Amino acid sequence: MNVKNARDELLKKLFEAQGNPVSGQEFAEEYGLSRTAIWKYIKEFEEDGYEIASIKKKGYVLIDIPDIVNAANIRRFLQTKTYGTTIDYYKSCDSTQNLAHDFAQAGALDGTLIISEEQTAGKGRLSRPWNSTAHKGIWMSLIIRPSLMPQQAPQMTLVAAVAIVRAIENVSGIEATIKWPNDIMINGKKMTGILTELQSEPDRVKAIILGIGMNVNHEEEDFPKELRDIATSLKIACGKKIDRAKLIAEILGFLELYTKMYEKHGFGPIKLLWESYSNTAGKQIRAVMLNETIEGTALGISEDGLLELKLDDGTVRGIYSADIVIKD
Ligand code: BTX
Repeated sequence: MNVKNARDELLKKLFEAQGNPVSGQEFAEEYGLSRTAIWKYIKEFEEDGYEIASIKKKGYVLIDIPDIVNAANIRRFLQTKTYGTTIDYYKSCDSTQNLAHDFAQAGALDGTLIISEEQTAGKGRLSRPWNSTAHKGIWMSLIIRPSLMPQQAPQMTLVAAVAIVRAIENVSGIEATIKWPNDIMINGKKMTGILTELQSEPDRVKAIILGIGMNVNHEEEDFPKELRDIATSLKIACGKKIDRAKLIAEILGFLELYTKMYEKHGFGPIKLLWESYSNTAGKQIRAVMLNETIEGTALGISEDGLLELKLDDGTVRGIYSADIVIKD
């Protein structure tokens, strides 16, 4: 067992003991470590915000858990088979998406999660900046290696959207809606953005890097002025602080379920789920693309995940990617 695992294992034991003392001496013997090494781990946990009492001749008791999204806190709730088996946690980084790309290139396993309390250069589509305030949201990138063809990868945005909406509902009771292709909305404002990027060979996906940026415990004033009219958080919507670690575990659970469903049964079942949560179909919309802007009525999504738009002249256009403005 390497040092990092022993450290994680000690924290896990403290969680599982549920207020009972964990003997430092027994743990040290079991893992072939010195008592000083254990003491150092405890100090590190305390520096991270865990409140720990030391009881003479008995051991260490975990009293309080900080609001951080490290591996140990997420694992308390995690029920997946693969997603999140490796969790790489950062207090700050430029972009979890950049880190995940590097790790995927270097061979990171399916389901590896990169997560940070803060991003200094979080990004959206077309490299637009993504505001990622420290400790308020969920800023994470999941490396997945599904057996899909490269052309099936963009639909993973829709798979992820459905998983996220289900997780939000389970944790907070809030019914969010999906705005095609990559926004999760609450009360007409953006609460989550999804960024799906691909590493592929011509005929096979090597890795999909699924970036999820989620405003969770923000107050109105935590957003910069220019975002206040368009962004919202789960806390603003439901009026209570949300356990981010629990929400992450829920998202990973639904993601694993729906990705498997997509691999096995194609896009059909996901399409049905997606349509039941989407606010786009039937609306008059403007679709702003790189080279043109078109307007029409959104009919729904095709079997390939394209947005079908009925133009004024009656023709139907399938759109791969655009910024959507809902007009009514
Ligand atoms: P998008 O291109 O659809 O949206 C980007 C736009 O959203 C920005 O131009 C801005 O107007 C608005 N915006 C920026 N920050 C926020 C925010 N916190 N809440 C609401 N609206 C905002 C969406 O791109 C995809 C975002 C993915 C972000 C994740 S975070 C983890 C991972 N790492 C990383 O660098 N990106 C992804």
